[in-house]
Amino acid sequence: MRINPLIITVAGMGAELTKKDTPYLPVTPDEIVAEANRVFVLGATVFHLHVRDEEGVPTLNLNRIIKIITEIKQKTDLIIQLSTGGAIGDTMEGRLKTLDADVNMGSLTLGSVNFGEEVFLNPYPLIEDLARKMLKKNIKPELEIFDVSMVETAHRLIGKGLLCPPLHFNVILGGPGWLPATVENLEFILGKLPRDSTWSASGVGRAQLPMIEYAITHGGHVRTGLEDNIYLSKGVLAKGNSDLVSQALDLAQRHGRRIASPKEARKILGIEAREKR
Ligand code: KMH
Ligand code: ZN
Repeated sequence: MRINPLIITVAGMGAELTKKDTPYLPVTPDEIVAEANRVFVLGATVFHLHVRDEEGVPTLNLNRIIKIITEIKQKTDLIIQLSTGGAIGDTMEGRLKTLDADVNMGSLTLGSVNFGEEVFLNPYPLIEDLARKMLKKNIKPELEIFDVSMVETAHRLIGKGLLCPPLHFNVILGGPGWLPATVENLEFILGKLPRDSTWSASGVGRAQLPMIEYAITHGGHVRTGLEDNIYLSKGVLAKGNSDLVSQALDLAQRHGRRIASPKEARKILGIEAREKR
């Protein structure tokens, strides 16, 4: 059996963390672009992007988004996956507007979920609006699954013609108030995905490593990065996203999984085909 090459997605900064959580978090536009370049050189092929201003504050300002995307594209061949989740409290209109930027991929969370003390709000009408805009603009959605019920929303969107298979999912488990990051839960979700889907797994905090190891050994792809986990090992902060990417690379090598080139990653995700349409 030919084993498919591994796509490494880096969620490098998120919108909720600050330098107080870890001094190694890239927060300014220059830091984010430099970090994108570092992980690209190591072998990451997808960059899950949240944009921040010069002070490191998350922003949905379209000009800032376009500027940072342009700079990352100039330096790397990364597939830029723009977050449509934004930060807790961002407006629905603002999140929808981010898709006016020129990107090939965007995250699309398929339901609301408790997020520690907060709620990450994704009402169904917003999900439809985001899916419709992605379809119209030929932006490949990464379908974010925090809980099993979110897969049912994917089936509902397929039924309405708002998602075009083959789909790509990221199952992220283990956050506060989410489905716990167990193999049993991950396999239960994977069993419900449409048959020809591609998927990656990710876990929050100490769940990151076991979730990505499962994906590496079961034909999935991985999402790693400081957005989900700031530690390299117990009590040891990762000194940047490169440490976490290197950890994923080590695991891949140990399990005999080759890393996808940017061209292969585009092919696996169907992004080349979309560009040509
Ligand atoms: N910042 C979280 C509330 C995404 O990027 O698509 C949402 C989030 C998900 O990070
Ligand atoms: Zn995110």
